[in-house]
Amino acid sequence: MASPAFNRIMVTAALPYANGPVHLGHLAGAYLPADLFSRYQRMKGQDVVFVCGSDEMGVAIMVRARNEGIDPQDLVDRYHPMIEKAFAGFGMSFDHYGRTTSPVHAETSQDFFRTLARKDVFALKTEEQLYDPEAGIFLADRFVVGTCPTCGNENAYGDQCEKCGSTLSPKELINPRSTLSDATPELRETTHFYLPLGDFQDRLDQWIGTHPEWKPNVLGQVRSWLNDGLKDRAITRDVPWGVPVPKDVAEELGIDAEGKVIYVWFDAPIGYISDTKEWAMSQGDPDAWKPYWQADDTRLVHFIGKDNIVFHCLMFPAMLMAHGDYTLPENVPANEFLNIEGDKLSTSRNWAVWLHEYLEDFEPDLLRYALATMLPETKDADFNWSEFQTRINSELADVLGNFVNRTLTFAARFADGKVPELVDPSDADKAALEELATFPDRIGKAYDTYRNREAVFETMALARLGNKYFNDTEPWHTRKSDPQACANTIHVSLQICASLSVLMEPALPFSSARLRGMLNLEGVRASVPGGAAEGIGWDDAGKSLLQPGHALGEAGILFTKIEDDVMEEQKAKLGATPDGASDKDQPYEPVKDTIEYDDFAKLDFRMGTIVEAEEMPKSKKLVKTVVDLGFEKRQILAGIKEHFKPEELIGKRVAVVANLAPRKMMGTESQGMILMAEDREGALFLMNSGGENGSVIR
Ligand code: B3M
Ligand code: ZN
Repeated sequence: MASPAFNRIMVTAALPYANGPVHLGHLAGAYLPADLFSRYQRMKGQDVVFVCGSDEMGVAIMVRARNEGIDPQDLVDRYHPMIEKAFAGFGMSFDHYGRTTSPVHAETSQDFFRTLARKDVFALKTEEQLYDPEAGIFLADRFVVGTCPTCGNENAYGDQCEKCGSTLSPKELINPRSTLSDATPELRETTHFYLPLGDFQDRLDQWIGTHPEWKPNVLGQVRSWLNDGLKDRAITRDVPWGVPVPKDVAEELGIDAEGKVIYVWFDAPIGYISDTKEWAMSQGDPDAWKPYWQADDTRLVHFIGKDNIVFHCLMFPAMLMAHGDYTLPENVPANEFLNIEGDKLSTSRNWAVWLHEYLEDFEPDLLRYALATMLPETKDADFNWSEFQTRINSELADVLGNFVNRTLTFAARFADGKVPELVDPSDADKAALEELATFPDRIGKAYDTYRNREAVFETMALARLGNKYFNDTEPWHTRKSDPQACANTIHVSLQICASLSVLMEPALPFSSARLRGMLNLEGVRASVPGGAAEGIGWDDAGKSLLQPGHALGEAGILFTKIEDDVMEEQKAKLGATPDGASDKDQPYEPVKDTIEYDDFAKLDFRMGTIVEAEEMPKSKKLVKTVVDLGFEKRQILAGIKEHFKPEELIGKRVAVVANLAPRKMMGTESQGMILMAEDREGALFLMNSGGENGSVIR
């Protein structure tokens, strides 16, 4: 199929729910691919707008807030900034990052709803639904539990019994109760708006048929939905959190709009439009969003994870078709799921790599690159720290970093820190430059067709080419035997470095900037909004970018290798604390009342060494230790069995309260106390210091 000529690109990445921090699965599903694509297209000189934002509506957010006893607004106010910051830390190059609690979004989604209602697109259905009289809301299926009529399981959900597998409706449950308040639900009548997806079946089918180039995993899911036949979907809810159903629309139809909100999967994709409007307003041109959504020559691309396929490939397109003013997505390159260390990602088991935590320990580029090589593009994929380490050490450090470093070191030592002239190039020199010329296209085609793994592989292939060329031409020999050949090697290698600094930009934006600093290469087009739109771009990177005589900058180390123990620490974090993500949000323990110096002086703290340690029989918590305080040995019991193995305590230096009155625990005397730091997640750390045993701590 001949692809139409596009004049601008509208990129969206799924709006993450603002009910928790973002993790590696998010990055792998939608955000990294969207960012790679957007940065590449900007370098290519395309007109790109890339938006995202927090999804702050929906029943899930409401329930989470209710469980914490806070307002949904407070919940999203906690996570929205956290998510936004983590994305910024990873270099997500959004033109705008919004939120669906914004007034612009309320208006945009209500207008959209109104337009469809006035076009008579919706169906209305009145039904009896379970209502929680105590919580004052209608109950979605999952908020009703009761006894299964088939197997007698007392904790069957309103939509399914997980014990016998039967599909249920909430009304079939025996002794139903609300999970929100435990109250017995009542049946009440309510009217809802439905999007009759079946009416769009033919048009959707036909439109999908024009996109045989979509990823097979996406087409597979879409075809199976279409084969099953599309059904009406309720697009309103009776809950106290969401974008309100427009009052005027309800009135016109004689419906009570009180307490009715728009279903989150109706308003969330409209959030992309709201975000683009907010971007346009920030540009001082409030109408600037229109061509990006409404012109036929716009390439609209939605980046999502596979659980969102039906909404982006069928439901939202049906909404856009129904509206009439909008262009349809050109592609929806959904990724599959990412497992971690061979296990399914789970936030409740803390089997996740949290992005804000990663950023405390490593550079964003390392994960951008390593993850790009492992993306679940065609099937579920596995992320593991050993592979991360291999990618960093044997590719970024050994290949790319090494090539840049040896080139710049040679240039500094033997070419006076300048780009030498290329004179009478050898066949090897010419071949390297000819091959260099093919890379912008090779890498670019892969990015343009959402094959990011291939794109980063090709990028690394250029660094490999550089390394091989450098080895083959042996400048350390020619330096004496044929100085011009050595100069030629430096010249060609520097050109490859310069091209790399452009072609690496999508995957390794922070390192690319550092490399350009080392090369003193200016005038490269920006891959982020707000930077230079003109200048050296993607296609220029096939040519020699550095002029002979150009003075280079200071060489530095681009990537450092990662040691095994650093990876072990990361692995140990996985699954470490149940719900660890939210524990970090716990407040710090308040500081106790002020005491006088004399009170402090009464305490006698000493350094000691644990010389013996064994588990206390029959005790869940206690470890029996003997601590050498220099002047004497003490038997001290410590409640740390769940945190330390006795054998790993032996030999450890510790701080001890030496004048605590002896106490008996489980019949055994404890003659002091070992001091420990406890963090907010309840992890314990020994207090270690130098100084001989018996040293006074004050
Ligand atoms: N917030 C669901 C998700 O994070 C949803 C995506 C909305 S995209 C318009 O998977
Ligand atoms: Zn059952």
